Amino acid sequence: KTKAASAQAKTVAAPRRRASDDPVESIKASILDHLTHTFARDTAGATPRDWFLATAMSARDHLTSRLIKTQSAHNDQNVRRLYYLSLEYLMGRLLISSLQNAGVYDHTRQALEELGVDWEALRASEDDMGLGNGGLGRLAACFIDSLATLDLPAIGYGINYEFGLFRQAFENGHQVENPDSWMIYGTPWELMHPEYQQEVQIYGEVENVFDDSGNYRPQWVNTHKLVGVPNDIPVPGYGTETVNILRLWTSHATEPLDLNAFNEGGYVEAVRNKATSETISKVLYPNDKTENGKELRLVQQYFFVACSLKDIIRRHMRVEGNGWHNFADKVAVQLNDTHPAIAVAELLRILIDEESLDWDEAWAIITKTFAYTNHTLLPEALEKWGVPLYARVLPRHLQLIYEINRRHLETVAAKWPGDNEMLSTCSIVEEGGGKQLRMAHLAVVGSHAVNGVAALHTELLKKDLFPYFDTLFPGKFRNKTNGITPRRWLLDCNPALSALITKTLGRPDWPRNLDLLQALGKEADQPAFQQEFMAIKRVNKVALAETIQELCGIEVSPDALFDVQIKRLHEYKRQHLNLLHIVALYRRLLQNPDLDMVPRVFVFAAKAAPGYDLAKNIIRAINVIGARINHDERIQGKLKVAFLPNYRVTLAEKIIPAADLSEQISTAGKEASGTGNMKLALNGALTIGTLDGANVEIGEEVGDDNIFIFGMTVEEVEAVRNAGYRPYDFYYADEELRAVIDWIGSDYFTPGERHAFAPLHHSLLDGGDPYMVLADFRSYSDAHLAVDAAYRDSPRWAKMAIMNTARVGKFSSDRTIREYAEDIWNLPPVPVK
Ligand code: 4GP
Repeated sequence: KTKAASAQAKTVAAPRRRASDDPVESIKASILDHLTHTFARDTAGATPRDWFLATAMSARDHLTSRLIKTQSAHNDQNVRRLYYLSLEYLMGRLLISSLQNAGVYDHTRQALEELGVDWEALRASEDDMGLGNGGLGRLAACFIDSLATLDLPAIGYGINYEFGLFRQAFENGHQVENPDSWMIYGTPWELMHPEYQQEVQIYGEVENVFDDSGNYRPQWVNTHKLVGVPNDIPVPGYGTETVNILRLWTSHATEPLDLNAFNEGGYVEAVRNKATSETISKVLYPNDKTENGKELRLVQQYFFVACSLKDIIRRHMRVEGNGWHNFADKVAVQLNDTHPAIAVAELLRILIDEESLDWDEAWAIITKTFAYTNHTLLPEALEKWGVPLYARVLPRHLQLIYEINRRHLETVAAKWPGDNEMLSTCSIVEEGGGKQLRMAHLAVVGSHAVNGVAALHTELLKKDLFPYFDTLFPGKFRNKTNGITPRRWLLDCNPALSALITKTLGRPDWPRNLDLLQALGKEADQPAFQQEFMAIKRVNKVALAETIQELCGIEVSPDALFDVQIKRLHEYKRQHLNLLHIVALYRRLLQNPDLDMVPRVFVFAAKAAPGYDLAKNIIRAINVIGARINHDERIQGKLKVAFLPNYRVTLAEKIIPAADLSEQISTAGKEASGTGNMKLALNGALTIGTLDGANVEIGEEVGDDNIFIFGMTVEEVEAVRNAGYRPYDFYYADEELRAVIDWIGSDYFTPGERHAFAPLHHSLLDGGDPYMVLADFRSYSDAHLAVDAAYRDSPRWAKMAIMNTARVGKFSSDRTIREYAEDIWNLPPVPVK
């Protein structure tokens, strides 16, 4: 069945000629060389962007030869590889991490300094690569960094969106969305490979035909053809030779120009097909758990999955001796959420329709190949597709999914004979209303492993989301607590703290072994170390204060406590709980201007999905109420509220090193894990949080004394809900809470504009307060009093902050990836010499 291609010819990287043996001189020469010969600029006329491009090309030169070496090592040894399928990669800027991981950061900085180049201006001219919404996309970016660092052979697949997540601005406190045309003038990081383009098909219909052997078989015909062209981004490991790739597909038409139409004078008609086809990789959906069911989104999913699978199969089959018999030995595919779950049906289609394997053989390969990660329990986020839409876009896949389901339900019926309710609960097809496909069920059935992203989340996954699947498939469900790359989230974003850590530990290799940070715990009581640690925090706060001034026009004092909530705007994350507390503090201060409290700066940054009206109303409320507070002289600057626009990786890198307090205040049971919580703790911010997601594990690591836990537990939330939750009970029982909510509901903050925050007000009371903000308010407010008291005691606070940095080594994404590699992928490292 297999056409095994001849072995790959050995490839050799041509060594770049060195201008000098001195590394700094050599980098200088390389940058100048690119400035002149790649970009046709002279040093006098070069803009910061020209310098950025020349520096990026010089960094890329270091990576490409390693990339070639890595790929040939993997090919020569016919290694097992991991393929990470994700519709999102929230990469941020790539310059610093590329230089760091290439091991030339210091030399490049020195070279640029000697060339008289303004480093800050240079790095500011790189646009964020913002091809993701939030946690899920950023996790994918951290994972590919760790995969390379651990020498694991891996390729990330995704879409090369021309427009990333929208750019957010505020007008009169309202969020406005502008397009994020991050690559309008190109990007230095992508290498286009037209030679590996793939043609895939979509739409059409299924016909039954007799094949050569007289068998009746379905054929997918009259399809629309699309071409995917890969753009590769080098992904270098830190402190290793490995350079993996992130392969992002750009969609093209098979026939860019319809010559007949063109010749008849129909110029627009002649390029219509091209325009339609190119739409597929045009824009990232700004979803984040809202808005499902858009046809283009389904087309995007299928397009990138089909291109990626073809590419994976091509790479496997070109090696002599490889075939379907060893496909699952060499190929592991991780589905990042259900977005790529159609891969299960697509591989089945290839194996059955194109390769003529029988069902059982094909299904065995599939379930050995795929594994699936779930990132959310929120019902509205669980992907479902209407059957009529599927029938139109992917008619053959629909048939196959029905057959997968028929066989799956046989297993269910065998386990629970005569239980029809069980059949409908476990089915991939949801009946009633319009028929819908449950992609999560398809992913579970088609995978050998399913994981949640924090211990608590995985427990809830088994108990609530897929209760019977855990019984049906014992051992399939496991936990892989998320992690973050310590390279970007400490080494690169907080150089001063990194230098202190290196000096204190007496070794520079902690970014590859974050558990080493534990040794900082020994210094936590030492006044000298505390002073150094907090002095760095203060310098970072001064820098953030400047950014706040620049972006928001608000003056804040670096001596205040910086209280930070940065994440997507969503009801379950409860930015509105934070707001209620701010308004309560404001009220307390107005009632008693001499109130003795630690001055606070509340820092927010968050994007709301464009169609999520309540989330946008909360943004407006924070902005407008914040402005009133900021300008009220009666409170003597004790409270400031800054909502920084356009939250993205680059802004996070600025805020996180400057945070004192990290707000992780979701309703228990709603946040799958969180990863911002880990980044902030690593940089010495203390968490105020609920027992939700990874907060639980952060608490276990740092210890009860070094975290502020408040609010209901998952069990309590459930009990209150079952007893019939009534927000009015809390409203009437708590005088301050009632006053605060009434105040927000009045037009006090928006004179002349009535009911400006009616949606927010309604959601808290008559709307039933679905995320139980009122129930947790008092306990949250009390926890803040404890924060206030701790902050006054500077040595105590310093010790707590140091303990956070020292004890969160567990949350390195290297640990997470090692667990995936051992427990799910069975993937050994392949060191590159
Ligand atoms: C997020 C979860 O909300 C967050 O708790 C988790 O840390 C992150 O995934 C990575 O696992 N989910 C999404 C999403 O971003 O789009 O569902």
